[in-house]
Amino acid sequence: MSNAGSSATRAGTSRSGPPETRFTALRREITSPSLSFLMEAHDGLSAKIVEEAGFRGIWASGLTTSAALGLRDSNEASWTQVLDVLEYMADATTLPILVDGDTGHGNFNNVRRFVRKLCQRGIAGVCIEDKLFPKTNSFIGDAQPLADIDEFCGRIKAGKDSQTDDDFVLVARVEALISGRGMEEALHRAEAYHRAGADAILIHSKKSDADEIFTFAERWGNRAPLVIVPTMYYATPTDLFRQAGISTIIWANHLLRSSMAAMRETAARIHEDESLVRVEGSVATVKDIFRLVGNAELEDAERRYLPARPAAGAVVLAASGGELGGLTLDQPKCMVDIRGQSLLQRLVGTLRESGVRDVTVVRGYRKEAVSLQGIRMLDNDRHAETGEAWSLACAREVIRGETIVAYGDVLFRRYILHSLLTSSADIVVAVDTLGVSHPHPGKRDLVTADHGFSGDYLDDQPVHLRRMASDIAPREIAGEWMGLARFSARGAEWLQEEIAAMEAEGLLEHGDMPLLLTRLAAKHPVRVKYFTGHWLDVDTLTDLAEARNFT
Ligand code: SPV
Ligand code: MG
Repeated sequence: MSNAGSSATRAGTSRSGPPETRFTALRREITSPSLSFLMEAHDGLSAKIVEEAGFRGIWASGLTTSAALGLRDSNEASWTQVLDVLEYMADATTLPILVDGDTGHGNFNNVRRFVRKLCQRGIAGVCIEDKLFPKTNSFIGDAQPLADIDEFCGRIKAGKDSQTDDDFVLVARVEALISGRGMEEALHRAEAYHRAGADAILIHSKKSDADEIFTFAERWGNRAPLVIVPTMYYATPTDLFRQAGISTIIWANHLLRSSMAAMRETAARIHEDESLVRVEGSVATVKDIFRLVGNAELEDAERRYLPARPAAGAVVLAASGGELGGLTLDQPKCMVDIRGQSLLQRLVGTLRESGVRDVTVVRGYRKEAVSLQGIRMLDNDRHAETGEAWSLACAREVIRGETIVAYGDVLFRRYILHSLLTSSADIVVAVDTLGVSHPHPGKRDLVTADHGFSGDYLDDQPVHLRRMASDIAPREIAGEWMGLARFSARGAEWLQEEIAAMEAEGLLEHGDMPLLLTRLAAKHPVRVKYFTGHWLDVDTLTDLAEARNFT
């Protein structure tokens, strides 16, 4: 992974002075007189959770790393596969990691290579146990064979001679108590390993009480730091270990075990219910995943490194009066209130939420009543005798670059706009296919296209506008234009050209948007995007009532 090298030397826990490396941080934890704790992790995500909980070091357990890969704790994962997992863990956190190196993956020579690779990847320490390759988990069976003491000391020396950072920690794990060889053998081995250069001794026990650990600690007398794994004697109060002078406690497998319990329960519920309803409240949110893996940092980086895409602008056509009785006596339709916000305010809100900030409104009827902060206003003072094409032409100066054109009396869900904004077409119009079979008699923005809406999820062939008008034959109607179109920078140039052409032909004054779009479709591809509802326009009082329910 790209940043593994730098993570080797990046600060772990920073006190005052120069930043501390992870190697130094682990050495400090292991050698400090106070009791330290290492928490198990088995992948990048669990490593992050350990760090988030406040631990100062990670135990990369052999048992749980294997199990998370679906393997047994019997060296079934190769040492390079273990190294790959460690790299994800190191990249995911700043904490020092003590890796369970099992028996060292072979003889002294394998230990040498393993330790060199660990140092390269910023893994702060390794624990090797005095058993034979391939290893067996300590809690399986009795009287597992132990390594020859001198041979194991050779593995320790080889490891220490191969470390490339002075603070790399090698912990020698004594399995004599686990194998039933007794206290004297355990002490004898610990002494030999200490002399061979081990930085700490892990004394392991599988008894349900900690008596043999306390006896060992007393007789050991702090010759080197002692590390313990109280998986089986979990009920012993931690303070007793503190009093016994233990250096470090490893909580060896509890994140994997807790996640197994949670995953089982969730899987069983979903299987039984064929629904997510009962589990939704008890599982981590998707947002939490984004947070934990650092999506916010990626967004920052995108701002720093990606070329900024010029933001789209919008022209909102809001010059006409509307026929909403008393509601449109003193104000145009776009200013009618929909639950505390004007139609225009809602429309502009949707545009802004989608990153379209440069909004121009072409007003006309009762223009003094049209106001909205941060919006450019242009006027069509001939609104009473002109059509939409003329209103749009009033905004010619702002039609450059990517441009949205919208009627001022429409509301639509944000995904519809998003879909137009992400289209690769130069001109794309949003068309509603609902109500196609019985079009409203007053509708004028009816669409005929080269393909109707198939309703097939997998049908993604592009559809193109043929004509937009009020007089489309019923069987030809593919849908109704929602009053929302997007033009790419090139599409905006074509739009300017078409406005100029209509002007030259004397059609601009009375032309409407359907005519303009139909003319464009005759010269350029005008893409149709089908939707099924999720929008409305406000032509009548009934529409208005619906709009008030829409938000
Ligand atoms: C591990 O976590 O893989 C260990 C500790 O080696 S134990 O399972 O207790 O042996
Ligand atoms: Mg292990």
